[in-house]
Amino acid sequence: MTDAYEALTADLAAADPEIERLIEEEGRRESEKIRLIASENYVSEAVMEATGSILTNKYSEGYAGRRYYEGQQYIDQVEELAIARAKELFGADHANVQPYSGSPANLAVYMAFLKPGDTVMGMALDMGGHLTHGHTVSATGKWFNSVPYRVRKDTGRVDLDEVAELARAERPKMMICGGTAIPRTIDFEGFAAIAREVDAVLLADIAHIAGLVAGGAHPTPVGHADVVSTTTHKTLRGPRGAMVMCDAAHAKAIDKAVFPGLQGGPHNHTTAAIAVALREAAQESFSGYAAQIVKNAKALAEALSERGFDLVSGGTDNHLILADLTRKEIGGKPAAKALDAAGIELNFNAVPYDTRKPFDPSGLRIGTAAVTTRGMTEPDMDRIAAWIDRVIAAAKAEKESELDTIAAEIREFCKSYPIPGWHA
Ligand code: DSN
Repeated sequence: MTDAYEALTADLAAADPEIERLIEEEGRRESEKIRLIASENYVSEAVMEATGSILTNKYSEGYAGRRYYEGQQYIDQVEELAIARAKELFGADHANVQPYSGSPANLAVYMAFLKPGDTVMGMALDMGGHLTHGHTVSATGKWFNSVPYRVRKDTGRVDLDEVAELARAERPKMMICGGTAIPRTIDFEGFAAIAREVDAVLLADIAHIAGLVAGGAHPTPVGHADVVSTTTHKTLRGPRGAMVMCDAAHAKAIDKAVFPGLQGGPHNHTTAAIAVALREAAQESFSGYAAQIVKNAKALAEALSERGFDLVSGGTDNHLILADLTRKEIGGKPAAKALDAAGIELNFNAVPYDTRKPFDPSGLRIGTAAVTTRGMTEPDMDRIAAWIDRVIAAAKAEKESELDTIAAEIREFCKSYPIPGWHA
């Protein structure tokens, strides 16, 4: 155990050994597994230190210079730094760094521009969208009139002609592009042209790809979408939080919607950690990281295809792969559970036009942001694909001992790729 790690956890170990033990176990789990959940990552020690800082003690309703509590001499500076860095990194006129996470960030955008009952057009959840893009179980589907668009069955990709046709027929007040299971480049310019034609606000939800956008590995929505929302903890590699960015014309509406519209005091420790992550993402090395995420995803996609895995849209342009296991004759859920037992963590996921149920769908969602942070490269992706293939075969043959064998191999493999903030 390193001195730094011991120093960080000594008080916790003394005060609450149960929680300390669980954190210790989670650290071990994160270090011993190949983590391929497309929305997860490993943050730096600097981000962790800011997240665990004394800033958690402070209430700061309002915005810098206009707070409802005294004592904001330093908090204002923290938030202003985070805002300035977000604006600089993404080239946005305005940034609000207070949303607690992605769903509240998106709800703030609804609140800023829509009234209950207005029509919103986002990608259907089972096509790769997000709950807050108008899904029926979400407040956004219950309180707004949702007209979801789909991907094409034959290509697995969005067809902007179809989107335009639906938009002309439905005249949404807001359109949303982006989502949680989109393996291909999003045409922000194309979406913006449709939104302009039907006089809709365009929200680009870049939660998954924010790090790729920041690192130049995916085109930016800034300059095309009216509003951009993102979480900060996926490819962007910051703490769990979110931001909304927009042009100057929409700034007031967004700020009012976040506070006092939806939220109370911002989580200042998170704001500080977002600022740290944004500084990290502005370093030249981050562009290399973003490019490597995509290289790894392409290498993994190719290695899986070679082993007979069907990939939605045939491959990937970003950090994410969506595998359809129908031809492998195993459901996504039993496959994900077997993979987890064998040391490969990912999630089961619906594929477009899935014939199975959402809680037992046909697909696996796979992402390369976390393994890339650990320093893994293309040859490692081939090994990972081989392990995935062996696990699926073992799961089908109900060979549990093979899963144990693979888990041991993976534990050994992971030792060469230490994770930040964790002792060896
Ligand atoms: N839970 C996130 C994801 O996994 O993509 C979306 O909110």
